[in-house]
Amino acid sequence: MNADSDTIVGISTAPGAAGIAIVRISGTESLAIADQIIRCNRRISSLAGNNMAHGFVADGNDIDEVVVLVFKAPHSYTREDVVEIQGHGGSICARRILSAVLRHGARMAEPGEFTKRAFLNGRIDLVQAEAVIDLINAQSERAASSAIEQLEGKLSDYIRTCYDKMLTAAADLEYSLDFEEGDLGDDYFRKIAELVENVNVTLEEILNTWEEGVLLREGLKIVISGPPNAGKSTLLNGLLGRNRSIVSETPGTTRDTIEEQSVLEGIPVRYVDTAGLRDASCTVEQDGVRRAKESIATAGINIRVIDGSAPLEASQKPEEWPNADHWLIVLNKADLGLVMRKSDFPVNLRCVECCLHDETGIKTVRDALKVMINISTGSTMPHATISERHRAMIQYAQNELNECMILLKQRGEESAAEAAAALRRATEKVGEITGHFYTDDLLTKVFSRFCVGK
Ligand SMILES: Nc1nc2c(ncn2[C@@H]2O[C@H](COP(=O)(O)OP(=O)(O)OP(=O)(O)O)[C@@H](O)[C@H]2O)c(=O)[nH]1
Ligand SMILES: [Mg+2]
Repeated sequence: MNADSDTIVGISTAPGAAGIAIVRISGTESLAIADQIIRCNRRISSLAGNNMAHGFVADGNDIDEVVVLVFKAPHSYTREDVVEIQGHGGSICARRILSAVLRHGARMAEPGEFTKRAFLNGRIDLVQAEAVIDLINAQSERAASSAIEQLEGKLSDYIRTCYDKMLTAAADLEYSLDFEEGDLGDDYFRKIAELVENVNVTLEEILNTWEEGVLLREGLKIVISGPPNAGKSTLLNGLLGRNRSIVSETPGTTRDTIEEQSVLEGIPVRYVDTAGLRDASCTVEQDGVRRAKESIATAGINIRVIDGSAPLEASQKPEEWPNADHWLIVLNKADLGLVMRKSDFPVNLRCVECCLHDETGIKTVRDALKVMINISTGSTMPHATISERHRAMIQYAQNELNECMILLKQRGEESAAEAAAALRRATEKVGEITGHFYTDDLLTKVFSRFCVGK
């Protein structure tokens, strides 16, 4: 039997104590298997689609009291016959139901296989399938909203519109190949070039959503660093709204990196408090400083907290600021009177003066961070955020489209065959984004991110 049409089963709910657990079966034998293991006052297979029944799963002895949901092809998640058995949560019942289903001929589903079938059976495209896992993994409401819009097909629509325009341009170009040179005129090719350019502009807009996509999927790492005793841990606690990190007047209190998750402007963020940067003599502290530097190097946003009420020692003078856009200087302890001011720093560096002991100071920092986040998520395309996979394909397609445009603009019909080949390569790449073209390797890569049962 074809591996993509046999009957599969998986536990769709997370393990552990819970009210219910769901075992999902999909494939041609789903209803027959349900008939064999479910004791109920009617046969499960006799139910109309989108119906439910109450009964007991029994395989020899009773295993669990369950509710059974029936979906008949093609009106189901996978477009196949699907049976969902809702039993009691916990670690035992679902496993026993799963074993019973396996004993009656189903095979264990691979990660993401239900969604893969939804894709292979044409219910959703690959971009929508990817949205399913993004939705499951979403760590903030904004990430979830973006994923649901992708699942509803908003990003797919943008890509498909580009794809259709490329097909039109490609058809026009291929058509021209049957004519003698000079028959169609330069205008004919200019129009095709315009269409290709139009697609390229849309692809560029889609590409600009990548940064926001990365932030929504992977979150943003915000590292708090600076000299000892500057108020770094005070800031971490203020941003989190709870006392996570030890604060004391002894310099060198924080020795290790301390990480905490939160959400800011709808973006999942990870704040990292670090050991004070100084030439430490003790090896433990040296290790802490090394870790702090590693965190700084991998941060999305770096906050440098400085005690502005005292002059900086020469060894603590700020180093060069590569990537100035990603830095926020916090001149703390304004309540004690600042001897260092914003004007002591390069003008291109974002800098706030505040007292982190009060809520207004924390709000000043939080507001500055929000501005930085909104600058990096300021794409013009609504309802779309692309992933790394999409970005690689769009960039490839754009290179081909650029070549196509140059050929058409410079040499017109003389180069129509070469331009058509470039356009074909670009079209195929864009088709790969939605899964119009796919390889087994591509599907394995996409669906390996899923859990079993989805
Ligand atoms: N006056 C004043 N004191 C502050 C302010 N913010 C923090 N402090 C104090 O500064 C001291 C050091 O604060 P921490 O938050 O522990 O500083 P840190 O940068 O984490 O220090 P290390 O972990 O030792 O590197 C504590 O006594 C805080 O109460 C402020 O705005 N004004
Ligand atoms: Mg500290």
